[in-house]
Amino acid sequence: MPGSYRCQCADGYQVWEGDNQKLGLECKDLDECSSSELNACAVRTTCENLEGSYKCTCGPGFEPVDKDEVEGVDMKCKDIDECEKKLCHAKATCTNSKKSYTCVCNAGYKGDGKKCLKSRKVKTGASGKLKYLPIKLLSIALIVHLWFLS
Ligand SMILES: [Ca+2]
Repeated sequence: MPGSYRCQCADGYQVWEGDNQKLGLECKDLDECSSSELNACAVRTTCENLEGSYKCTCGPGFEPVDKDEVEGVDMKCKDIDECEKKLCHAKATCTNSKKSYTCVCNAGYKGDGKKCLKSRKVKTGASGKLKYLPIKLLSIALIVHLWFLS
C-alpha cells in the first residue's frame, strides 16, 4: 500500500505475541531446534538454539566430516572409528559400530578388552584333586587314631 510501511522480524526471529503489542512489533528469538523444518542440521548432528540463530554440532559418537568445521548450520558428521584411535588393549580385537565400539580380549587373554592379562592355566583333573590329598589323609589318620583310642 503506498504511503505505509510494514515491519518484519529479522531472520532468526519471530513475532512475539505478548501483551506489549501496542508498543509496536516485537520480535523474539526463533527456536530453530524445535522443528526439523526450521533448521538444516543433518542426521548425526545435534541442534543448539542461539539468540537470533542456531548451530549444529556432532552428536555423541560422531565427528565432523571436515575436521576444520566443528560447528555450523549445515555441517555433516560421520561415525567415529574408535578402532583407529587404538582405544582397545594391544591383545584385544576392536570392533567399530555405529556410535560405539567393542573391545574383546584375544584368545588366551582375560579382561574387559581395555586391559587384557594373559590367563593362567586353570588347575583341573588330577592336579586339582592332589591339592586336597594331604587333608584327606590327615582326616583318615585322625579318625583311625580316635577309633583305636576308644
Ligand atoms: Ca534461535
